[in-house]
Amino acid sequence: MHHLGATRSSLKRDHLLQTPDTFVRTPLPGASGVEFVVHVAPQMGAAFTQFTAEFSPGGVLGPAPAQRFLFVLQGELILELGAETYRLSEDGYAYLPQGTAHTVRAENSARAAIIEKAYVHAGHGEPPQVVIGNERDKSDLPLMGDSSLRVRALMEDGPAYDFAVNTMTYDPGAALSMVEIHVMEHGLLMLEGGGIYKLSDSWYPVEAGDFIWMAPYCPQWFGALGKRPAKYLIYKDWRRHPLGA
Ligand code: UGY
Ligand code: MN
Repeated sequence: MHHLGATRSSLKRDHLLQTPDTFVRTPLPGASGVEFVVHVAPQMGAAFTQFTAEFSPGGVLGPAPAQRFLFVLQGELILELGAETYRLSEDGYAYLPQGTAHTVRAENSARAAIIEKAYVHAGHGEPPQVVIGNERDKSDLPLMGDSSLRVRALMEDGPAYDFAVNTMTYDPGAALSMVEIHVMEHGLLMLEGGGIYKLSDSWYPVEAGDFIWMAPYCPQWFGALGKRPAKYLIYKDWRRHPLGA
């Protein structure tokens, strides 16, 4: 089925909507038994990369060239870190600071969202630490007091950390209370449900499985539609001076 070239995917100067019908798989160095959909990368003008890693049974990731955050979308991943072994089940996640020796493998089929970013130092503070958790164990923070729109922060928040990853869950009909325009960029993966995303001057219907990149200052707004909550995983650069200091 060729759909005569039609797709919801759209690339503009300050955003990308990438829907699963346009995903192209590639291998990456050092990995075996894993296919990657690279959603966004410096080639696009982003200061990070985000991909979906699709593991076959026995698949292994390669080393991380930068900080690495991984979030299990489906199945189970085994993270080996020094003498410790962690089994990350669905909604489990791990943050590995730059230079942390580790291996990630899957015994059975699994999928993960992976974000990598070169670390930006800030002054002489403490270095970032490994973070391991499960999204289901994190508490809900209503966004600006709106309990129909709940945020769960997955990363530690402190001067050592130069990015944040959150989930945001919108009850049906809930929406951002404002069009945001900010210096931070976003990588966003729709996890559940759907709605309308406004990006710059365009409005897009979006659903689970879609990826969105928002460049710095891309005007953005989302409203959830349908009978069940919409949920997304969202990355943003955080706590660093725009001049890189
Ligand atoms: O954290 C954020 O900037 C978030 N509220 N943005 C978004 O959902 N597009
Ligand atoms: Mn935002």
